[in-house]
Amino acid sequence: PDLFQAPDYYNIDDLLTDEHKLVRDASREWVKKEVSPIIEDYAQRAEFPTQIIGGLAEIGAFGPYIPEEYGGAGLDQISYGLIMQEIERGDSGVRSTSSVQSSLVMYPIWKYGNEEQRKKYLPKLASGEWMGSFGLTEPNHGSNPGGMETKFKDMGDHYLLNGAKMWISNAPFCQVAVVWAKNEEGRIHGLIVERGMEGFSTPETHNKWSLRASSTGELIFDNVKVPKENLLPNKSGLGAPLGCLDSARYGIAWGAIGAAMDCYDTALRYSKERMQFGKPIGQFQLQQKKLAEMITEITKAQLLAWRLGVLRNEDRATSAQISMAKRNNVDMAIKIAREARQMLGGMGISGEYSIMRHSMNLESVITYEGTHDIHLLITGFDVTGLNAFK
Ligand code: TGC
Ligand code: FAD
Repeated sequence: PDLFQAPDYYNIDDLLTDEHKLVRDASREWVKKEVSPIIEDYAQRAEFPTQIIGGLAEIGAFGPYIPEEYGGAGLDQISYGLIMQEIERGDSGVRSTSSVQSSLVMYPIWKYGNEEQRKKYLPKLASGEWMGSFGLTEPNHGSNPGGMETKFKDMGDHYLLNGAKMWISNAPFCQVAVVWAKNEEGRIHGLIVERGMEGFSTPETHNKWSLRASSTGELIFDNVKVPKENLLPNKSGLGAPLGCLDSARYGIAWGAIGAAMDCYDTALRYSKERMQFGKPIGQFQLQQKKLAEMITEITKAQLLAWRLGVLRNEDRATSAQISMAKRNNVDMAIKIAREARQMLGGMGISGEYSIMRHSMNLESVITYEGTHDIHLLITGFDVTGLNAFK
């Protein structure tokens, strides 16, 4: 009964099935019990709480839509989105861990791997026994991953991998990394690199002011011998990693709503309790304007995410539609976090409340998985047919 009541101004719950609501409420309950009480402390210490890995697996956050025969939860895209929403209500960094594991590691193995690879990796990734990372971004190539320099050479009985990836979520503790690299002809392929392979190291990136409860690092390949059976055989070219990003970006479109809801809810409660000039601050028009605009934007974002989920369930969502939702919803959340922080006055900067942490986290979310501006250019390209990237 004391479960958090999410804003649902347009009765969007009516659009959800009983299964969607069950999945969402189970995730919500778990986040409330296992994430919210500890996450501020871990963020302050810049540490990922590894003890929550088992719980994330139990709520289906590792491979929500991967078929059950491979250990996934076998759920639809709306359930996947709702799980991301609830986790990000807790913390964007925790949602990152789940996004990477599901959409950037399990998804390519499921879609582009062969049956042996699926059987070897997916169940262990679904249970959290193994954690994965996704190496696309490089020191010299972020928005333009097609320019990547990491490369591999066919040595007859194995591949030799050289190069470096940076800004990689989960890198410092991953057992497996899905790494994108060019072959001798310059064609991009996915390789599964495992911890323990000689020449493979994962130094941690420190000094982050954002996503502090998520572990970020580099992937360094110094003449790593990768067995030939570790190449993902069923798709190559830049479209392969970009296909994984479609799935993760969709999850972020939902996740950002969770962070926004938490900020809105905190500000709403505070505005009814905090007295100034003899009145609750929520009685002042300027504060009501902020709250009214927040709930309006949250409601629009919910409808965008829900409709996109329906299109994805029907396998009809385009990459450009996903870009629009990722861009809009993250921008919505970062603006709400900023307004909500002001509504709490000085208390807004304190770790007593979650708002400042969400606000700082969202600075990464608006940059990773394609920056705010890159997604705008994807929409611009889609509606004009004219490519403004290059
Ligand atoms: P372009 O020539 O347009 O496309 C190359 C090939 O890819 C195809 N394609 C897609 N396929 C599937 N899904 C998509 N979203 C696709 N977008 C394009 C395209 O059809 C083409 O196929 P083909 O067969 O003709 O070769 O590529 P471009 O080099 O011009 O780049 C386009 C651009 C800029 C949109 C793209 O590179 C891009 O999205 N850049 C942003 C990079 C990015 O998002 N990086 C994310 C790294 S991972 C990450 O941030 C994880 S954070 C995780 C967490 O912690 O949550
Ligand atoms: P750049 O590409 O150098 O962009 C700098 C600025 O230039 C941006 O504002 C951008 O929008 C703008 N810009 C670039 N090109 C254009 C253009 N054509 N037109 C107009 N403006 C342009 N990557 C992974 O592969 N795996 C991960 O797990 C991962 N996790 C991450 C975790 C965190 C915490 C962070 C911060 C990043 C992570 N990333 C990861 C990397 C992320 O995807 C990149 O940071 C992002 O794609 C942007 O690349 P960049 O940082 O090199 O910026």
